[in-house]
Amino acid sequence: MSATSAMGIYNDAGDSVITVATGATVIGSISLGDGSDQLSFVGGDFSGVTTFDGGDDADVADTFIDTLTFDGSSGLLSAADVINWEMILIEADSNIAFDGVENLVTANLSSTGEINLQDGSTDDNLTQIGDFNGGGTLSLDVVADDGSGGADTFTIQGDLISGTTVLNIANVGGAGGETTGDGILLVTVAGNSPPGASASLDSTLLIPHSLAVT
Ligand SMILES: [Ca+2]
Ligand SMILES: [Ca+2]
Ligand SMILES: [Ca+2]
Repeated sequence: MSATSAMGIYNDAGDSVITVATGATVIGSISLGDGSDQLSFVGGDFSGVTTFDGGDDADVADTFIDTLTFDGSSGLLSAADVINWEMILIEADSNIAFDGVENLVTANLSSTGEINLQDGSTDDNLTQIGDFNGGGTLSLDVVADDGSGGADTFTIQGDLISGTTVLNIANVGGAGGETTGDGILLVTVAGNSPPGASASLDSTLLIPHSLAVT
């Protein structure tokens, strides 16, 4: 299904599979109700979507697994408008930026694309309630100094499943400096981090002890 609508997308208690392809634009709210719903933006435009509601809740116990996929679609999201998904997939060729400074995503998240918090300010915090599967790029603003200048942060409340996520760092006015302790905290994993799951710096910018994955 290719959707172009000025009234959003609605689905009943059944399972839906919706693909928004290149050239299609969704405007308004999306509400998919009960069932296991799959909504994929494959080149489609989601800039006019006001609410992405996968339906029911974000608990897998009811066996409803709602999946929101961005594949070749890029844009700005406010996490508060993205609700009731059990899984969010950010595929390669998708750059997803987050609006505002505090974003809380409640879903398991898998990204082989780009999660982008770069806007020239180091006040952005993205927190994810769920497990994270890496492989893509995480773009952050950092003041590369002794650690006092601040940095955008990404916090994973669940487990880091697998994959190497490349950290793309933009230095926001830092003049360098020697950090102490854990350095500049960028990524926190509250759950488990198995061997093979990691983050690495993709930059010639050197921040001593900078990469703290805890
Ligand atoms: Ca449904
Ligand atoms: Ca759901
Ligand atoms: Ca930022």
